[in-house]
Amino acid sequence: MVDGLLEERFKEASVLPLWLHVGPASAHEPRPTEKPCMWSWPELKRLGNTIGDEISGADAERRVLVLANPGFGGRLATTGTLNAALQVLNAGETAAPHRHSMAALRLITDEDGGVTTVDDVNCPMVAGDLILTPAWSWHGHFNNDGRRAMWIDVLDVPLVASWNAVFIEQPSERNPVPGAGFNTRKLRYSWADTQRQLDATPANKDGSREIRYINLEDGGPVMPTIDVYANRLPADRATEGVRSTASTLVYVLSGSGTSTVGDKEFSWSKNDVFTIPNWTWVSHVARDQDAYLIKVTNGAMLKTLGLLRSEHSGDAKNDQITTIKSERH
Ligand code: 1HN
Repeated sequence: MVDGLLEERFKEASVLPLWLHVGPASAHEPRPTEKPCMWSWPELKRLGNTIGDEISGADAERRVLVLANPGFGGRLATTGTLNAALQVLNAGETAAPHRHSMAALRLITDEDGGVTTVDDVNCPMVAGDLILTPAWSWHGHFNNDGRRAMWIDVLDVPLVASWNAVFIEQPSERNPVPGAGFNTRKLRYSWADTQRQLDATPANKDGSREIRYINLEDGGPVMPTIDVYANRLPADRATEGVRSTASTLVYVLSGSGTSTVGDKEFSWSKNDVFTIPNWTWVSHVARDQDAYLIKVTNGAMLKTLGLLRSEHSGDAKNDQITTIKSERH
């Protein structure tokens, strides 16, 4: 107990008695604060067509709808560190280049077409492709393909904003966009190549397959704050339950199925997006045919910080956590 006088002195001195404080720092394990949430493609596509018809290039520098998870009370956040967004670029349009301290990637839907330029390197947007725009690279978009293009952007906006490290710059005479050839790293991962490699990967014991998109220069994640995997799920066979301190955004590349995420069940099909909050059990099952999912996570960053842990349902002998596979080392 702390009597009123002491409480007053603590307050005046801007100190808190830890032994009376109940909060995340005294918890035995994380309690998920994020919420599982899904955005269905038919509705996103309808909204995309509406803004494509009604919002002009003059109204919006980028015609973007952020998938704002209601669990974050109006912030531009889909998970705790990432936001996903639908972007629409009409035939004949251009979105001028800019650069920012946030890293971004694009997942190209089958409403494909157009080109993303990254430091003036042209990256055609073909269905299933992954295109990177690493932090502080100049990026713009143009669409000469004669039809409206829609894709999903993923950025680390919530993370960078929480560190108050947001910088955005437009090109100027002092800082022109460098010519093509300036950026030599791999920026576009075509789905045809990825699928070939994924299909050739041996299956895990639950029948699922996974490959990681890597930065070819150092073998690490594609970007320090954003880590991406492609998964192939076998038809009608549930994946092993898993939970991790990483939070995940899932994009359904093809197929349909169901995922149990904590106490929610999502029925998904092509182009849907849903979230798996941190430290929340998840299992997926594809229906009728194999499905391909892209997972975007903050796992690599947590690993770097020594904070990545995961637990598999097969590990637990009872309700208590009996084994935790620590991925610190
Ligand atoms: C952004 O700069 C782009 O450059 C797309 O295409 C989506 C979402 C939030 C903040 C900045 C882009 C974005 C974004």
